[in-house]
Amino acid sequence: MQKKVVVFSQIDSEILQRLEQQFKVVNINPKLGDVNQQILEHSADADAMIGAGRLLNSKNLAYAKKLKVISSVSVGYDNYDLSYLNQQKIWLTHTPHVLTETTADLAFSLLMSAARRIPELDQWTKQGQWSRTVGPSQFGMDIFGKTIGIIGLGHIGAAIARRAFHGFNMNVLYHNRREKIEVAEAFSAQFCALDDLLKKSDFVVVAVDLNAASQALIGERELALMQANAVLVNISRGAVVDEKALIQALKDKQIFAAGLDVYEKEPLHSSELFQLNNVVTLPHVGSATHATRKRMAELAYQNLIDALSDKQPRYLVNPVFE
Ligand code: 8YV
Repeated sequence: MQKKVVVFSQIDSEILQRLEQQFKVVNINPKLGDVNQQILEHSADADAMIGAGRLLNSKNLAYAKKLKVISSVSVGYDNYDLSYLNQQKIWLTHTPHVLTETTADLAFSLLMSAARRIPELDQWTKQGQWSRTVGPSQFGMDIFGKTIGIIGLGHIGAAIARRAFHGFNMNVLYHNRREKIEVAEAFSAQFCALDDLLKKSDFVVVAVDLNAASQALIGERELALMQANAVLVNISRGAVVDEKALIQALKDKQIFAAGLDVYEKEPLHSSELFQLNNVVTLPHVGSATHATRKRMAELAYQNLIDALSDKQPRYLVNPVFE
């Protein structure tokens, strides 16, 4: 019998076509009503699921008794209830590495946009407010030669450090669960306690995975340790930063600015952040380039095919069910 694949978010059209040629494919479509209800119904007889950006857990997978694999088109897998998947013996796969450089590019774009106030000044110029040479009220912060503190020196964190060190002659500090001696050596990066990093950095970039230890890692106390001219960039997950505390710090000008790609709740339709001009807000686009999303989709497809052919997928999150 033909296997069934549930596609739970928009994916690359060529990959979708390839799936449709081999499997019975059902697309979850928010226009057709409640997404969790659709997932609950369609996963009941599904062999595989592929997509990103949806919370999958014991509630919406309650009937998924045949499900062999969930292939996530993402590197992060905080959207999935791993202990439930382990209990149900459902494989979870992800797409690391192929998005590292693109996401590091975006971290730097946010850092530069927030420091040099690019979106705000773009609006200002387009509104015809440029009547004479700009003054201090349009000035930003230097980047070249400054200190960057990277929280989480994984693949993406290291790619950010490389840009900072080689491209911008920055002094690199990092905080990580454990010291990363070799990576750090390549960029003369200095291992720091979190508080130290926050106090010493002109730019703080959050690049850590979301897990129990990193949840609300940056809150009111941590923001208060940052310098008044510092910029905070978050490209990891919204829940790593206490958004309410950040909004207050930005309102009070306790820090200079923030650049955000991720939020506690996504998609974000309305927020006090939208009223502030010292924050640059992007709609979770860390990996969103044509080429990178294609590579991620290819990898996710391969993971799914391997799993359905009873082969252990290359990028399996849970090789041993605990
Ligand atoms: C995802 C991401 O593609 O890979 C990740 O973990 O955050 C993004 O690159 C995005 O979450 C898809 O919605």
